[in-house]
Amino acid sequence: MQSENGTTLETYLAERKALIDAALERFLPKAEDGPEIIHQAVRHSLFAGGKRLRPILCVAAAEAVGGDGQEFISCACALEMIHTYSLIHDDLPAMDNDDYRRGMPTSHRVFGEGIAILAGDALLTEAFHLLSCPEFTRDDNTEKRLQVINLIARAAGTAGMVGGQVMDLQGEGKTVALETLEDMHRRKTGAMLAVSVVSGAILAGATAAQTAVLSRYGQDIGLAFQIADDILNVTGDSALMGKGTGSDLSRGKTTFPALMGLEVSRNRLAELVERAAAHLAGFDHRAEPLRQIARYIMERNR
Ligand code: GRG
Repeated sequence: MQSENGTTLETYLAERKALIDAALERFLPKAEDGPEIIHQAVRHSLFAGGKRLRPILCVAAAEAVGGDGQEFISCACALEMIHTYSLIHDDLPAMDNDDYRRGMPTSHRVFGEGIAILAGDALLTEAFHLLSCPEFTRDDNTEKRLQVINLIARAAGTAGMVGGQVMDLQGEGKTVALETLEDMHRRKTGAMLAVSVVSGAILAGATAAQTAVLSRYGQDIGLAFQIADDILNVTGDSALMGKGTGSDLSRGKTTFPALMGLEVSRNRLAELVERAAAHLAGFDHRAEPLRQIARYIMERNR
């Protein structure tokens, strides 16, 4: 995979990930800051080797509309913090009861359930602290930043991720219709992926028309991501993914492969990825990373 300026997607992802990791390190309280255990727990999950897809999407969208992605790195980091909170809580005994995440023992296995709940709470709260911090905000950006905070809060809440997680819990042990399954995933996973794209674009000064198109791109890759995740849960290599596979079936969860079969799921995934890339037709070479990320979602193995 090679973009027009010769940068491979792999290099692009590695460079952006390094910038995001360095910024997270700067923004987070140190492990030795008191009370130490909560900061150790936050860092355990945040630095356990995630792909940083949401912050990279935020930076790539800012670049696609002509901005300097690095200028909005605090927003990108806040998105990763919210995502990591959701994974910690999703792994809890009261939810999916998972032992491994990102190749490491889950937070509650290392720190106990109480601290794991609080580590999730801390990440969610710190994310909004970071988003609203005046020292990380350019003065002329306050209005846009408020709009972005509003959209991120909505995507993380009951209209988005939390609502999707509730539908997921309620659907366990039942066969869910395709329409409901898509709605659940658009909320649970898609809303945060879409808002990652939209927030970077808005902060970098996208027009309303550009924001609308990028939002459609984000929604399509969001659903594509989930179909890919369901397929990986059936066919994936647990060593590469850093977590168990086959768990959807054992928990009685309805998945795309269970409803449509593997081949139809793969075709639907390919259609969504093509459509996502087609939304970007009006953008120039600066949107190349976004085009390639759509394809990466289909081809990823972890
Ligand atoms: C607990 C409120 C609450 C919500 C949880 C996102 C979520 C909602 C649960 C995650 C469960 C899950 C495994 C969903 C499948 C798709 C997904 C979000 C996978 C993990 O995201 P990646 O692959 O992970 O981007 P990394 O570790 O690379 O950041």
